[in-house]
Amino acid sequence: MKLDFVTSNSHKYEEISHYLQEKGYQCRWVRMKYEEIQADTTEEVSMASLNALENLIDGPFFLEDTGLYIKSLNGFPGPYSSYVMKSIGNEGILKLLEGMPRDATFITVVSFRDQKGKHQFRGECKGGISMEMRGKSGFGYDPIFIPDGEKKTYAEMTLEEKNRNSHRIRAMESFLSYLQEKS
Ligand code: ITT
Repeated sequence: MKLDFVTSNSHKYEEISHYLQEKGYQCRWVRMKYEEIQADTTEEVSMASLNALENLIDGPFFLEDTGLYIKSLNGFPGPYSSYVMKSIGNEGILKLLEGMPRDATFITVVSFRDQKGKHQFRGECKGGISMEMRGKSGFGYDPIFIPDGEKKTYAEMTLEEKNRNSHRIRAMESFLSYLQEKS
C-alpha cells in the first residue's frame, strides 16, 4: 500500500519513509510547504493543516505536526516550536533553562484523511534537555533532546536509533494499527 505524506521537511520524510518501508508500506513524498495556524495544541495545528489541504490533494494523505513541550516553561515552545527554532533556536532554549528543571516531552500528531473521514494519531516521547548541544545528525531540537533511558541526544543517534522509540514513530505505530484494523 502506498501512503502520501505531505511535508516540507526532508528529515521527517526520511524517518517516516524508513519506518513505513520496514512495515511493508511505500511512502510518497508530497513535498509542499503549507501555512500553519497558531493554536494552543499540536492537535489543533495538525487538524487545521489537514483541513487547509483537503481540497488541494486527491485521495488519502497524511501530515504531521510536532512540538517540544518543556515542563518548567509551562509547555513552551509547544505549538510555537517552529517559530522558536527560527528565532532563538537551541542556544536560546539552553539559556532559558539555566538553573531550571529540564524535563521535556516531544509530541507528534499525525492527521490522516481517507474516504471514511479525518483521523488523528498521537505519539509522545518523554525525556530531558541536555546541558549543551551535542551531535550532528537529525534536525531541529535533536541536539538538545535526550529521551528517557538514553545517554545520547537524538542528534548523536543514527536514524534507526532515533526511530526505535521516538514520538514520531509512536504516532505512526498508532496510525498503522488503524490502517491494519480497517483493512
Ligand atoms: P512540515 O512541513 O511538516 O510542517 P516543519 O519543519 O515545519 O515541517 P513542524 O512544524 O512539525 O515541522 O516542526 C516544528 C519545529 O519542531 C521545527 O522547528 C522542527 O525543526 C522541530 N522538530 C519537529 N520534529 C522534530 C524532531 O523529531 N526532532 C527535533 N526537532 C523537531
